[in-house]
Amino acid sequence: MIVCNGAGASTVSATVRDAAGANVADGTAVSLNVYAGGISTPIQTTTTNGHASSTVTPFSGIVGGVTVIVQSGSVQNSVGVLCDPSFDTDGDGCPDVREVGADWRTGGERSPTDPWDFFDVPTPPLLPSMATGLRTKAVTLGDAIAVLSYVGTTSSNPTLANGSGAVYGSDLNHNGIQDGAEYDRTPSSVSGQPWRSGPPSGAVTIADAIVDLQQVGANCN
Ligand SMILES: [Ca+2]
Ligand SMILES: [Ca+2]
Ligand SMILES: [Ca+2]
Repeated sequence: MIVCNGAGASTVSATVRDAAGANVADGTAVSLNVYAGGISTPIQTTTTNGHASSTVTPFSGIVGGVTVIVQSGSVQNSVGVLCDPSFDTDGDGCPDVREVGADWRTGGERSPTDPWDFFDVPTPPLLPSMATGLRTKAVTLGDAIAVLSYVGTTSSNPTLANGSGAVYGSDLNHNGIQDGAEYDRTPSSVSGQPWRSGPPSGAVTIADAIVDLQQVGANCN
């Protein structure tokens, strides 16, 4: 089992013998067809002492795994490369396997490569007076209240403090993401799915707190 983040790799090996059970001649063509999401990516290789192998690197965000069909001449066999279901490709706190689930309350109906669709924010809110806030992998009322602490901050005025002392451009938790962006989203544009949050808009407003309220109850633990 490997981490399917576009970098995790697995070596697939095949042994090719002829009808009499002997290794086929060196240089016999072997094709490894990697199937993922309906797309086949062929890898061509050849045998040495009856063996052929190649490295398979599943794309980022693949859930479950990929199937590799090994073919040489008219003979074929298959092997599965499993992805670690607990991996969180986009780092939003929801494991990939949860994000592709069917229920938004358990983290589903989301994308394992969209870091903005699970609106879990550091709580207590990141403020100069207290910068210890952490994400809990669950969206609660406390998250929506924390978003309120950032209302009025904007990326165009990243050092301007609001009434709570929050500024958009700080990075008090040192995660490389502007703190304002952590509390900033785009409201849902999908009819019937008010919980759906998009990428930061550049300004934290009441609308962000409302999107977060719509996600209260979503839990990826
Ligand atoms: Ca995730
Ligand atoms: Ca996501
Ligand atoms: Ca930050």
